[in-house]
Amino acid sequence: MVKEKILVIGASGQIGVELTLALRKIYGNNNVVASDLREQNPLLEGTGPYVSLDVMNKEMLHVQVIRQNITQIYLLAAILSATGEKNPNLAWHLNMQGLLNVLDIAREEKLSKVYWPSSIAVFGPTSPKQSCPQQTIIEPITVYGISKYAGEFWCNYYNQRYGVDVRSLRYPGLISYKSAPGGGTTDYAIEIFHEALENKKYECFLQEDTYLPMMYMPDAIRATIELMEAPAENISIRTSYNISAMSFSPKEITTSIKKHIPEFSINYKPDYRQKIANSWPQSIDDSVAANDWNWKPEYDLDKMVKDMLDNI
Ligand code: NAD
Ligand code: AKB
Repeated sequence: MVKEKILVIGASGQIGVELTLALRKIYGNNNVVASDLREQNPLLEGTGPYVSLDVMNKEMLHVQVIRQNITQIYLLAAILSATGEKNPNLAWHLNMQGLLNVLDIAREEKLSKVYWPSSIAVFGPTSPKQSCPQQTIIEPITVYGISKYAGEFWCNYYNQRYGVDVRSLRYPGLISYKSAPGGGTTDYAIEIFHEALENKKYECFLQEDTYLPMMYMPDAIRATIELMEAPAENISIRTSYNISAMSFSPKEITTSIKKHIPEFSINYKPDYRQKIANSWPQSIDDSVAANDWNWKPEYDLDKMVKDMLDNI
């Protein structure tokens, strides 16, 4: 059996920290190399190898892959929806070129697997709002969504043409307490907990009735690992799988938080992120993921809220 050695790119981000720690538990600390533009992350320090790496520097990336005998790459480095609208060229450049660099190296070095996340941001105003299906009209309006949709088709292309075993999930908004979020439209659903605990009030940048698909980080990490461990013959989607856990609005998460902090209050001051949120579906149909590799979420709104408040 080939001994797997994994490179996580973007390991210091919101997902990267938790995914790196989860992969280290499975594959052993020294078999999971964390890498990021950032020099180090205190949450990863002492848990295994960490290298400072720019995914845009293909030569350096290639050298690391060969030097460290890497067999799998998890590519998490990206610019998210809200930050992407402030610098569309940079977002397109990083999100596309970073992926192409990794796919090329995976092909050349015959890596066993690649993981790259897409997002519900691929969907646009013409996609169905409720139970948005795997295959549907997809017309994204953000540069982030455009880059994710193009990326999905590059993954499919490298799989069909070169046999690269690249797998992907369209994550909803991810909620977590370990590592800070990186500039998304769904970040309000994390900020709200910190403000509720510290100041008992929160000014929300989305309207009270803005429903969005969301997921708690433990579900997202488990989904990622389950997808990557599934037999290749079960993987029918080589663009990116819809996955889903819950859908709620700022008003609903406030009600749930108030069960624990009755004096908590919220007011609403929508900004440019409202338009992005309005363009996305409110809920997602993940039946293809359920059929192919038995995906099933564990956390609903109230269970997630309790766990967040217990752990922050
Ligand atoms: P994040 O912004 O928290 O982390 C990204 C990390 O990439 C950062 O640590 C950053 O320093 C690093 N990075 C940036 N440029 C780099 C470069 N040139 N080379 C190496 N590293 C670089 O993002 P995240 O929330 O952890 O998201 C990870 C992936 O998951 C992204 O592809 C994102 O689009 C996707 N995703 C995230 C969510 C979410 O809610 N967090 C939802 C859907 C999809
Ligand atoms: C964002 O809001 O940009 C991310 C995402 C849903 O991709 N959380």
